Amino acid sequence: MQSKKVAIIMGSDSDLPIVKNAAAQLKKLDIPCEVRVMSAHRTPKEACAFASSARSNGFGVIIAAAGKAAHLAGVLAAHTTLPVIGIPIKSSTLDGLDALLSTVQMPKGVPVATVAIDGADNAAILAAQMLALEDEALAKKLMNMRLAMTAEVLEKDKALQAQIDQL
Ligand code: RP5
Repeated sequence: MQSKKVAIIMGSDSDLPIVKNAAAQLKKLDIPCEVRVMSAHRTPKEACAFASSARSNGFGVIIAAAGKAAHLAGVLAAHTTLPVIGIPIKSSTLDGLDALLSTVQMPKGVPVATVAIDGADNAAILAAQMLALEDEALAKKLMNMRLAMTAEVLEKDKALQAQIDQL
């Protein structure tokens, strides 16, 4: 079964160095995605129109990345009942704390699932886990990814023990 698409929306092209990691993760999992620049403040009409038609356009999850007074994820969430994942971007003198609070502190009724500051990889993995609720093949890929990560950490632990033994 073909996965639904993931939309990755960023507030500015200056967010791309972080946000491209989300696109790369989705690509690894063969999940189709559309990556766009849209701003809650600079292109509010386009952002609202995109979110309003996202479900009928075949999207299953929206990832929204923005920095500073980061209203993008919340505004998109206000215009769709698709799950919205927010990535607060560290793009200001406040080190991303401003974006974190703007993204995570949503009022009751309009949730945004917020990942860590600059947490693009986890945003993509969480989006994949949402799609995997109805996609067994994708769930298997995610499990394999998790097993590979575990094996990598066990290897690192083994290497560390060898180094400690040499002390
Ligand atoms: C936010 O303002 C963007 O998401 C970006 O993180 C920040 C700065 O944008 P630019 O001034 O670099 O376009 O809306």
